[in-house]
Amino acid sequence: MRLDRRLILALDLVDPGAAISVAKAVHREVDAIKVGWALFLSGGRDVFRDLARLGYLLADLRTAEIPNTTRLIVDQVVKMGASGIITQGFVGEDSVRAAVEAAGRAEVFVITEMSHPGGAQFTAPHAEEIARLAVRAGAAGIVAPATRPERLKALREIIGSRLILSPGVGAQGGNAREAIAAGADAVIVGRAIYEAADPIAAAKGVANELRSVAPR
Ligand code: NUP
Repeated sequence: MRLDRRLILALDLVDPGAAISVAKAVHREVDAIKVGWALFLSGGRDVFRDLARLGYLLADLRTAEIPNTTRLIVDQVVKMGASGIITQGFVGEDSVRAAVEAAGRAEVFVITEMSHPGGAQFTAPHAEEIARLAVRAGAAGIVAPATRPERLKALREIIGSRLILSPGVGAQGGNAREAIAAGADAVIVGRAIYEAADPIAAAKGVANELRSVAPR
């Protein structure tokens, strides 16, 4: 993933027409567009294929599955044009390895610790182990919480030069600058951009905010 702006749009709109029009307006202001289950269930493969034509499509179609089912799902996701895939780490090394193998040239990002308050309950106590697992399995990077920037520092020490993508900015209370300063390579931002009166201005605003933060 090429990170010029250090910003990924989470496009969680469920109206496929609205999703495509926000994506067309904003895609030049972000490094990737992340899509998930809600939009897939409303718009199906066609909307994902259309979005993949705009640039780097990061598919967040996480399942917590056994290796064989993971492989079958990741195959389908790659066929829709995803350049990157997010997968759960707590399912264990065999399932994460299956995702990396099935992804082929697509990059795999492993969720270590989730950004919502419940993420502190079960994922946080195991995040370091999951980060080590992600490295062993050959993942391109991890997903870790902008809502707990101090955790990004700890996880960075484990993953070395692999990427940290960090959700939880804006609607979940995290701050983009703090997340990048703590070691994230990019922030993932959804509602603060697509629910803004002017999504282009909102995306530019976050990217501008990050411009003065030194890259790691
Ligand atoms: O730990 C995670 N937290 C999180 O918010 C892992 C995720 N993949 N996400 C996703 O990031 C979430 O599903 C949503 O698509 C996006 C954050 O959106 P928002 O809170 O900025 O609207």
